[in-house]
Amino acid sequence: MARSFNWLSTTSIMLVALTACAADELPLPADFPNLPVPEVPSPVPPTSPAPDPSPNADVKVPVFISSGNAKFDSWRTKFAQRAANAGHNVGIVHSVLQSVVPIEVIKAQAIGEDQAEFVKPIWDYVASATHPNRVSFGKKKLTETSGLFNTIEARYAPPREILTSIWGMETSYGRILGSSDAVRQLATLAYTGRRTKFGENQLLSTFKLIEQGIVTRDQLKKSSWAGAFGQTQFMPSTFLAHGRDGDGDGRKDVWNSQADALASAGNYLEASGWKRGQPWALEVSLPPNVNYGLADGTKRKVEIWQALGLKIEGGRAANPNLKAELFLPAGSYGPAFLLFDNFYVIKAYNNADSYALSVGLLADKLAGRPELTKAWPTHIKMLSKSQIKEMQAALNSMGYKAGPVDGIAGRGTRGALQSFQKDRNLMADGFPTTQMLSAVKSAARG
Ligand SMILES: [Ca+2]
Repeated sequence: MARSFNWLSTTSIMLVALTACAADELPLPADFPNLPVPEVPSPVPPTSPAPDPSPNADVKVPVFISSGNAKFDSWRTKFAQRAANAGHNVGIVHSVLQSVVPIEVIKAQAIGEDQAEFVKPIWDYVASATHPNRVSFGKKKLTETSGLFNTIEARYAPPREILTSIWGMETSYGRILGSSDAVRQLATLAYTGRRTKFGENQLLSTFKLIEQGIVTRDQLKKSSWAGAFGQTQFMPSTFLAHGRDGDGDGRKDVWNSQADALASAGNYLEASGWKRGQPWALEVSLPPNVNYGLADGTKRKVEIWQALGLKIEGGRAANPNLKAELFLPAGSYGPAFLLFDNFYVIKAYNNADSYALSVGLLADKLAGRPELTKAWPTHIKMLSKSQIKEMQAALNSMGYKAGPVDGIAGRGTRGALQSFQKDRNLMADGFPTTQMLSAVKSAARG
């Protein structure tokens, strides 16, 4: 497969947490100390004399009270020194990191370790995303903010229903901003070695955001458990690069200003390549005896898909020269879509197909477009994670590249299954069912 991202990436777990509301926060360790947080951005003097490990004698060294976690303390001292050497304000580096106590349990790991858990089907994501309450509240917000959206659409390429959908998906239209400390989340990612570079780079961006007076340390404590913040949920580096002042008051406040949050989201999606006036996806019906193997990530012009017998549903139309991928999120059992470039732009927000599909379908409902013509196969029982692992191992043992045996049926696994199906003249929809698990295991045993 050309792409190796997971069907349910780590970031889609963030989606789960967000859609499950703020109750789904990471637990605090029982011994979470109530350390004072120094004022920002006033410099904070070292709390005790310490040797200067800096190779640059001109740079002051932030010195910290122990968090009680020696490994974390060691990482923090070295990272703070590097940040200081790189020119960051020592007082700010100190004040940002001083009161941080790392998280003991990373939720994503806890989820991944539950092998009995069944893979959440795509239709559950979509049903949650497009819940009638979210649709009706979104339509209300669209009406309330129509003037703002006129301004935003004049300036940025994405349409209002897409921005509103992301706003609804990320924070329930600004109502659930989270109560996690972004710094704590990012520092935990960094010190454990799980995603050190990512966590450190995001922390360096938080230093810049505070140095430039764009955010405060306290605002960062109103973040999601994954470290994203504001009504449209930006990671620090994304906000640093793409944040905008939508209401013209001279500040970029994505916590309190709808205009700032939505203009920033519009700017970010435009920078990620949003093509004005083009669809994100269109539902298509498939001809009898269609070759499901065409849904393998290959992009073809709309007119070629139409010549192959696909019919665009819902009274919609597309430029025949636009290129699209045929996407079967529920294999041969559910609706089929042509995905256009804008679909992948939504994934800049969250690199999970389930997320982008949910955002797009919610946006379609907000825009009042027709319902899908083909129902989701809600009667199908999904494989468990351990069963997906069995399938992945069996496919790998036969030379089909299913990728890591991780229990996640991403595009790699689906592509490998599809190749297996093609080689055996089976219906090649790449959808992992219990029948396909039996077929793959049987073949692997020879
Ligand atoms: Ca503003």
